[in-house]
Amino acid sequence: MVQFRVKAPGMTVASVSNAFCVAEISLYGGQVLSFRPKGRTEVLFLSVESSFERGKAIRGGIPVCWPWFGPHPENPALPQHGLLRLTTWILAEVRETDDHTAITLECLSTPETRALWPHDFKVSLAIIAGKDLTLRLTSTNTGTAPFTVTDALHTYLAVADIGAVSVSGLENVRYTDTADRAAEKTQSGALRVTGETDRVYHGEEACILYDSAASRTITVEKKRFPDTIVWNPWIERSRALKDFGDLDYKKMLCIESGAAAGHRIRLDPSMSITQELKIRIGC
Ligand code: TA6
Repeated sequence: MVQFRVKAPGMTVASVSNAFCVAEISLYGGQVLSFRPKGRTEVLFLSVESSFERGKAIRGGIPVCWPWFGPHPENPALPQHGLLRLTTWILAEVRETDDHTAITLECLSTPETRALWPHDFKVSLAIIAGKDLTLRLTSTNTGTAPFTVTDALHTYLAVADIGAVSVSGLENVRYTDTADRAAEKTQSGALRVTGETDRVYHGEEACILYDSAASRTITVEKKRFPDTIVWNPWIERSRALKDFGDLDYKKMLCIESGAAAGHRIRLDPSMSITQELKIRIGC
């Protein structure tokens, strides 16, 4: 079943309920806010301090960073993480099957987006919610000139206690340590978070988050996302974020699927790319 309600002025949210899960998706931002498999606890972190105001990003769930990840490479006045998480998407399709609910949202270039990023595009996001959660992000160049993008599905995973979390799958992978002067490093052993963590791992590997305080694993698999970005703001940055509780860093870890600066995607006119994220829960 899919129901629509207004969560805040100009903010429609789709609530999905089927035999396998419940989920919530905001048309503003094209953002999955919640995913809870039947009989399990919430998989995604959503800040209770998040604003639901147009022009501001929703803090949590799975923000869509497009057509750039991070700060704009030339113009710092442009929004961090691109335009689409600040845009209301169009509902293109709702399809319910025996084992999932699929909702497809679309975002097309407009005079407003062209004023900030001078290209024509169509981006669609297929969200398939069942016992797993799959997102398929399709980017199409609908214009007459090539363009390049960086992007990410900026997934906020909910954890019971960050101090009892480890992430496998990144062993021996090279990463750029954004929190340490962008130094180039190599992951040794499983990743554990003991301070501000902001790393771009250069690889397609799947990751498994072990949330031992909740006795569960969350597996993040991806296709055509050449980077994995891991972020926890820790104490000082949590205090500095207005839409994030001072202690929220204990309850979340971002494992983001992206194509960051080192892996820009070029799309010639009429070209498309489909990138995929799958989140699976284990015990
Ligand atoms: O997770 C990567 C990152 O770029 C971090 O550096 C941090 O800025 C985070 O995204 C959140 O960004 P936001 O613009 O949503 O506050």
